[in-house]
Amino acid sequence: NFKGALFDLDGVLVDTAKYHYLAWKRFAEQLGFEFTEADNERLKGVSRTRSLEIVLEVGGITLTEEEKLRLAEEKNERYLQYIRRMDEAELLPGAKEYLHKLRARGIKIALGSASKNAAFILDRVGIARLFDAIVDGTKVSRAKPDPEVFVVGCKELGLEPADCVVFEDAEAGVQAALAAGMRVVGIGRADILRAANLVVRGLDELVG
Ligand code: G16
Ligand code: MG
Repeated sequence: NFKGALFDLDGVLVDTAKYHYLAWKRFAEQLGFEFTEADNERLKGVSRTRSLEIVLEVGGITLTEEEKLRLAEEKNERYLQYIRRMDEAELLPGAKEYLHKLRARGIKIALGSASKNAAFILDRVGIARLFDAIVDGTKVSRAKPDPEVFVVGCKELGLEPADCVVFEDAEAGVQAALAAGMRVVGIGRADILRAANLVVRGLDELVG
């Protein structure tokens, strides 16, 4: 009983968190501190600029705005080296099948991601054409839990929030969806995504 589906990218359709992690880890090494996988959890769903601030906070490092801009650019270059090599095999289980299932039911599909590289990634993994709208970090500036990305996505689909369901792996994303007045399916752990209307381990649970 929904007309539109809005998908987060990292953690829902693909696992780009591992590449963000590798890039930030190298970045931290160059500045002389260690950045762990546990630290990386704090970066999920967070914008590039905010991620940089968190990483610098972990290392106890203060930089000028100019230095920050340069380093964020460097980190992105390293991240791009990983995502340029992505292909369809990197789609998470059930992702492509579930998108096809929704389309077959006439449901409109949008992306709601914080990433400025989202369109490129969708293209690399071969699912760009399955989306009716792509709302990403190049279009919106307010980060989740602000509802902006989903509100814009829903508008681009020509639908009302009450007719949309959001698929999210991050707590901030779940909060953003609820604040937008949408229902939300949490992807991941039920103990973390308690606020979601339903939680599944992955989209493969919804195919079939
Ligand atoms: C993703 C990741 C974040 C990343 C952000 C921005 O968000 O989860 O860790 O910092 O994109 O990425 P970029 O540096 O490519 O602009 P999402 O919203 O897709 O889960
Ligand atoms: Mg995510």
